[in-house]
Amino acid sequence: MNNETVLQRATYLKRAEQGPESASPELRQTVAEILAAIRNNGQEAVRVYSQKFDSWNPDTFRVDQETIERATREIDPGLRASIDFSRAQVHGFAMHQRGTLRELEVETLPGVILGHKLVPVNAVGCYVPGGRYPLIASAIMTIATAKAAGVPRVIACAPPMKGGGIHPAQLYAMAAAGADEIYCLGGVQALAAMAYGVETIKPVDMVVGAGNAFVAEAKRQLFGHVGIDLLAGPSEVLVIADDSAEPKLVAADLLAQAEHGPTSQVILVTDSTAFAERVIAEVEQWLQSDWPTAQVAAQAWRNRAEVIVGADRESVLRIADEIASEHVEVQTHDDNWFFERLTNYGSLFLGKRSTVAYGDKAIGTNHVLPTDRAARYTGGLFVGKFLKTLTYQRVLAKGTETVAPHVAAICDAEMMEGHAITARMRLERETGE
Ligand code: HSO
Ligand code: ZN
Repeated sequence: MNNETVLQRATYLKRAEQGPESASPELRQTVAEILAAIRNNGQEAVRVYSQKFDSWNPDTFRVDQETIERATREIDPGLRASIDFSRAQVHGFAMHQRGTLRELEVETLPGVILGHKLVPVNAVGCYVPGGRYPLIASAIMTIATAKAAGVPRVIACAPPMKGGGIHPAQLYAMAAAGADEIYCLGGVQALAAMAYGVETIKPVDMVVGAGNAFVAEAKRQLFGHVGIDLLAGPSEVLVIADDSAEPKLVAADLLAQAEHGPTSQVILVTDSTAFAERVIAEVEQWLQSDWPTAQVAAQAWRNRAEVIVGADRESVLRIADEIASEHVEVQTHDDNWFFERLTNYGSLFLGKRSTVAYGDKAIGTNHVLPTDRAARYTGGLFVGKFLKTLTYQRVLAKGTETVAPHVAAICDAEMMEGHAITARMRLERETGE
């Protein structure tokens, strides 16, 4: 019985009315045009697009120290303390993860010394999205993590709010997280300016961070010219719950995810039909009464929500692994059973005390996570993504005697005669033959 069969055989109490979005050919074309214009015409093209999309064309896009200090004074001290808390948790956990990554040097054969070094990327550009919500924590997730990796130059872009300038709390978070240069620039033009470089921004080696469909497409097209973290699509949650969970708490977690936007994917998987019905009732009641972002959440609930009932917990496990959601919550009578067996998720929230918003904002794990089933092959952004594992080799006389004949034999068979010469010359120098 494969996973597909489990999903097909599951009972759907609710199905999504829409599938996932994919970038349209028009969107791809638009992004390609903007990238090409900025690559060819630099700063001038950046100005044109910033004016066109954000009505924003200041003398300089760079945010100066005075503006950062003003934002720091302007925001509520309580909020500032919370941003500092988040930064400390995210940076702290990243440093613990950094500690698990080791350099290596080993003598694999007598006289053959192999190793790897961990070298940070030299310059990283972080995109901090605005859009529907000014995402404060997103600044911390990318910038503080790159800094924890030891990236010497971390620059960051965020779009202007209506009326101009970066949202003050977002700006404070960018500075507190350790950005070396901050620019008020949005969307595709920001990604292009960082990746290609323009008169006033030196190019970076890697661009990271979430954004809308245009930002994701820009990263896809820029990949290769620069490195990227991952391609983040609309945010997703999958809650695994049984009848030991609290329906209202589960409903809240589903609706919180739905508030991201009309295309956010929201899934409940359970082995209890009665429990699923209670959760649906709670969601609907909330949407009709006082869920504060009901306008958006109701659209996501209609478009992209599914409620799936598996026959037993094995089926629930297989369904969840097949879907490979960005965030998976487990609220069951035996959360550890799932913890030990789940293999596909961006980040896992164990137990009813643990909710996605914690990871989104401040608990310390990263919220830049794989969407659209990418959790089948990658985890999310973490300190290791900013570190290159660079191998090296050193060879002593004894090593030459062991390795060179095998290398030469393979070269001969491949008819790469030049390569064979380089190996045999080494051997001659040791053996005098
Ligand atoms: N859920 C988003 C991150 C986020 N949510 C930030 C709220 N704030 C992607 O993991
Ligand atoms: Zn979220």
